[in-house]
Amino acid sequence: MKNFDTTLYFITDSTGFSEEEFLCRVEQALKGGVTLLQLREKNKTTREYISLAQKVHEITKRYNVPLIIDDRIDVAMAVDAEGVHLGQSDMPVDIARRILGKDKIIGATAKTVPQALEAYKNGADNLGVGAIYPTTTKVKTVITSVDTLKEIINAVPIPVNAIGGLNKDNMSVLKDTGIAGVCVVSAIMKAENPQKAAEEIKEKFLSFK
Ligand code: TZP
Ligand code: MG
Repeated sequence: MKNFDTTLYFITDSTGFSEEEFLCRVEQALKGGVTLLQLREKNKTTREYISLAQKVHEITKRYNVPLIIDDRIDVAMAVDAEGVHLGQSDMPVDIARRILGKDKIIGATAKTVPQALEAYKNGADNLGVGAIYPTTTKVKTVITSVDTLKEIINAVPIPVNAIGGLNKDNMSVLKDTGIAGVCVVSAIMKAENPQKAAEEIKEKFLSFK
């Protein structure tokens, strides 16, 4: 049964952390109320990605939070993750849906209304839209305006999440957009206290959602 809540969608980045420190931060974030967790690794071998995903999945299961794997259907299948997130250069959503079946969560990146409609029609369950603000997290991205974000939200019936440079102090730009949730990497990953950061971001988001 597909059951997920994108309110506080935490995307990880293990860069610069020991595995122990990384897993500790992941757990702290979950304690702070993360509702969906995406493991996002760009520089690991397949074997390393699977190994880390297995460890992260052990933790997310204890908190009843679905684990989403960035980019890689094979890694998601290898660890029986709850879903995948696919960018515009990754496997097309309809093919991923055919491979993964109807019960897995498939998210897609969309920066325009046509991309959003295509992903929805091909079976995406949720969309990530951004970058709303410039980001220092390693990513090839361009800014998506809040107007485009609103157009996308109005164009599709699935949950849309905003991403890119968001933190508790600049999120109110999402007010009155109809956004389902907020995606953050560094605001939690690099926080002095990831649990507190997650709690504060969630509280702020829910205060205006
Ligand atoms: N896609 C668009 S912006 C981004 C991704 C993966 C990174 C967001 O990271 P941060 O640290 O929350 O700005
Ligand atoms: Mg990707």
